[in-house]
Amino acid sequence: MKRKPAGSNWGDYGTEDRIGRLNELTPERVVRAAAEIRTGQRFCLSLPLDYPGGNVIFPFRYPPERKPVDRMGAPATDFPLSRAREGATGVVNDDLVTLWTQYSTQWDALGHIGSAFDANGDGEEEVLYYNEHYPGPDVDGMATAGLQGRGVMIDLHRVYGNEKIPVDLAMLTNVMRDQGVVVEQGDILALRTGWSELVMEMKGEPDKQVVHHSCVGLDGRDAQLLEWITRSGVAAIVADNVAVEFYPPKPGDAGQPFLPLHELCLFKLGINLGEMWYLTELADWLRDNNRTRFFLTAPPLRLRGHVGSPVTPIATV
Ligand code: UVW
Repeated sequence: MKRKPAGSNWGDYGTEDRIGRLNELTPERVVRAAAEIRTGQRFCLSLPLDYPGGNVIFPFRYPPERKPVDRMGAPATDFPLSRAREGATGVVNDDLVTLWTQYSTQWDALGHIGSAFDANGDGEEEVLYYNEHYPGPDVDGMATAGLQGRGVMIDLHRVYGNEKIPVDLAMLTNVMRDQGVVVEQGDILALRTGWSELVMEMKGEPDKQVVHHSCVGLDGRDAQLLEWITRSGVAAIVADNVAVEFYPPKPGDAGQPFLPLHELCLFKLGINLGEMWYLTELADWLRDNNRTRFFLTAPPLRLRGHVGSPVTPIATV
């Protein structure tokens, strides 16, 4: 690569690297993360994957569609195994699913967002993804990396309730100071905004007004916040809102990215984003126990070629 985007870390983990900041989840840091396991209690950090429900969040994403597979010309629902061997007992169910990979609790792979950039210096911009890849890195690298590490919770909901406002660096660092949160290199940042909690309460029938007009997101137009993300060394960022960053994003000037925090994280720095996670009970438990850190296990599905994946993360405390 002759040129790299301003503010990017392309090449820092090697010219072929496809996992970006997940390289920071070193064995030593996983051991450090395991020190957060003190009671053995676990929290499921996923919504049911058919939530939010309907398609009022993004009109191009739908809940999973399930149906039974066809077995010997019949749907495999209570399918009698006597049809496989005469006289045999028992029945079997077997199903298939059409998944919109980013409909519910999910990881964004690095290949989710790219941009046009002239990396080879020939005077022409080409569409590229993290570390000059084309197509962009899929979730396979995340899956094989063994995604475990130390999560650090920042409870923005506790401060801002369900108000929909962009959170800039000053607001974020104030909350961190007040909640005693310290973020170190290789940590996985978890942001509770309260949005998924609203989704859970709506039980699969989301109110369009509420889901589009509630809860905070990071202000991707705050240059200082973006610099802090770069400096912090975080391995990944997850949130219980739609896009981690404030969405729809505040308008930018022509020539600026539509989703500035996505561009910084996915395209420039190789930081995966987790969206629509469910953090409520974990955040409450951490608050009640005067803690901010936890052990996190969150591999995506090993769906080769896919730029997003559902995930059922587990926090252990
Ligand atoms: C948005 O589209 C806002 O987010 P994502 O595609 O990462 O879900």
